[in-house]
Amino acid sequence: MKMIALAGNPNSGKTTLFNWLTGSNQSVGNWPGVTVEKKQGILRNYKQFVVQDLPGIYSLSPYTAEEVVSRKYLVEQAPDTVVDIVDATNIERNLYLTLQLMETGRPLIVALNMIDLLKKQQRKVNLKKLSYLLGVPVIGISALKKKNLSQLEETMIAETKKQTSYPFPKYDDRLESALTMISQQLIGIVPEEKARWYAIKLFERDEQVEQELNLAVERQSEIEQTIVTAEKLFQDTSDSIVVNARYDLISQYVRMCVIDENDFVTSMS
Ligand code: GDP
Ligand code: K
Ligand code: MG
Repeated sequence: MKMIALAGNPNSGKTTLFNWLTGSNQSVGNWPGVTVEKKQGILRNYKQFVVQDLPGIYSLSPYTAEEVVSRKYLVEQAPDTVVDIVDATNIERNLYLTLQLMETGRPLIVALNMIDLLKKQQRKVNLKKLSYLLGVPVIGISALKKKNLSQLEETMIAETKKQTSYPFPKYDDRLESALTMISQQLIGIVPEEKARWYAIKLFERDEQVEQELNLAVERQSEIEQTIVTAEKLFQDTSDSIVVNARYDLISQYVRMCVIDENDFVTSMS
């Protein structure tokens, strides 16, 4: 069996897509230890693929039960492919999760949903450019209007078979060098493809990951020194350095691939 996970912000259309993909082949329960709904199904058209509808989240930080469930699943169960349902009418906010999903190192597909609403917003998104910038496939869909869903499904199957690995989002050079130094401390401790995820989480001083890795004291203090040096350089706290780095990258991407026709009209007058 191959595992495909659907991730995205609340109300991005995950369940609507999940229902189309799985039809009545669904089972509903709870994630262990929490009252967060767990929905699994089998692809109607490809029975050897299991689809997991993850809880709606804005971030992979460890603050809500939904975030904890989702990140545990993504990192520990390592699904073959992650499909990120992005609400095209709220692209800036949604891409914040997209970058974090890429950081987990799992093969990702972006399903840009609600494209039926873009026209009303007088906005256009250049899907090819967005795909090029992110380095992952981007498929424009409308889960509600059932537009391009077969194309998305075919991409899901092809990508799951192919198991391509994609580049991680690349942030500010000074942040990158800190992350490289932390990754070097993790050689032999975490698998190579997860080093990026753990390096970022340690940089953010994520307590769950600190506990999970339980590193030797000397190693911890080497890492702490790297973090403190970066904080002095940026004059900011480490978690907010990462937040800002993600938003900087997103605003570059949005500038390059979203056209707001309202802006255009204004600038012509
Ligand atoms: P979830 O919270 O991510 O599971 O999102 P849902 O699937 O429950 O969808 C949230 C709302 O968005 C529902 O009212 C859906 O009918 C609506 N919706 C989902 N996909 C689309 C779409 O492509 N276009 C439009 N216009 N609405 C959509
Ligand atoms: K909902
Ligand atoms: Mg839902």
